[in-house]
Amino acid sequence: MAIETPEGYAAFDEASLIEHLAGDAVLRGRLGGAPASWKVSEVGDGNLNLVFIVEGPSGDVCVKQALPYVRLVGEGWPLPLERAFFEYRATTLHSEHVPGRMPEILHYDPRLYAIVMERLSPHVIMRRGMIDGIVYEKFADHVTDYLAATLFHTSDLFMKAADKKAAVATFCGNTELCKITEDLIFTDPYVISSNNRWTSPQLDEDARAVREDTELKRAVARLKHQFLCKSEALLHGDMHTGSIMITPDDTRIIDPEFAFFGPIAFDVGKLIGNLLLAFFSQSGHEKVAGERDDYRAWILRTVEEVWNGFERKFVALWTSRGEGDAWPAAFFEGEDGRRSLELAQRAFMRALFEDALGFAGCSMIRRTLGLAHNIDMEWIEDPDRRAACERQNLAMAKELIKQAAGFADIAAVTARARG
Ligand code: SR1
Ligand code: MG
Repeated sequence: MAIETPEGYAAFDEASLIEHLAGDAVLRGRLGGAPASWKVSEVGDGNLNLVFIVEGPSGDVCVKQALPYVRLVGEGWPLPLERAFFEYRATTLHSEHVPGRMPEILHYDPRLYAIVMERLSPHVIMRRGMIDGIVYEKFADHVTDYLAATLFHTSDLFMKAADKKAAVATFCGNTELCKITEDLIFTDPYVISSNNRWTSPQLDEDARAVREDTELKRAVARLKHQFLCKSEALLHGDMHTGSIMITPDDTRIIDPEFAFFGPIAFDVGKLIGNLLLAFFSQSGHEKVAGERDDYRAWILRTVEEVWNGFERKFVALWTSRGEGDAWPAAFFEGEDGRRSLELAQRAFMRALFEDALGFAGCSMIRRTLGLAHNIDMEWIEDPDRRAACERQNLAMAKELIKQAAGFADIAAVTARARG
């Protein structure tokens, strides 16, 4: 049975998309020329939506439209169109705090659940660049600007309680997208589920060991609880290397359709987990053993810079702009107060670090044993080679989740990855 959609909604085809864009004077002017001359290509390779690039004689745009189902699976898995609204709102709010790190939104259509935004070019999806072995020296600085600014300014460290509660209420409706995360990241890989898949038979025993690891499941359940109840800041919600478009000089964060108020450590941890997974995939992309040693070193340096940069920038914002209702300024006046605040910040960041490692581990496991995998591993053709990389990834992930408290700092994490 076809999925019912609200009146006025229809998935774009080439003709209806051109008609839609031509109806907006600003977009028409940006593209230029006669609409009939515009070139439309559907380029969506994500799991959920339609994505079009439209090129005219004067310029181009990118159009992202929600489908009423999960594209990866088909109509058997319906999904609310409203995720387009949450992406639009999150992009707008986050961009206020960190201008220029997300695509510029040119138009949002609430009936068609479509976002028209600037086309990012010559940017590529970071995950693809990393498979090709491209170094992005500015990435860590750019992404930590984004993480620190968005997570700080949408938290109670900066916001007044009433404003924060109103913002939480807006994003509370994104339940179905949160449920995807709750199931695919925090539940399915640890039970028998028809959603799961892995490199089989090579990883059959590894998958069974994960399902039977009670200590691991207890730690994952604690993290899932945090994800469910800790409305700490407005998260991107799907902060991985597939949600980043990049060149050596520019970094843009895209696709915040999973946005909601959740634990700060989730965004930071998910990114670190995806970088570590990319690290473990590198030997699978080598034609000659060792040829990617320098690249591996860059990835681990980036992991360190992501954590250290985020921590430094987040704490600096807290110290200079801690105007929210949490941690009342009156408690932290004078020299004693300053020292007291430093102690509080150290404890807060240590807890955040350990949770981030746990969330990193969960992301690494779900991409190996759950429904949606990463091309970092998927594009390693030889299944034995792929399984060897995935097994290393799983081993580290389990340690990050179960023994987060044992890692003294991020250098200890990268040392463990190096082996
Ligand atoms: C069914 S959606 C699968 C995954 O794609 C997105 O990138 C999210 O990570 C989600 O969990
Ligand atoms: Mg996405």
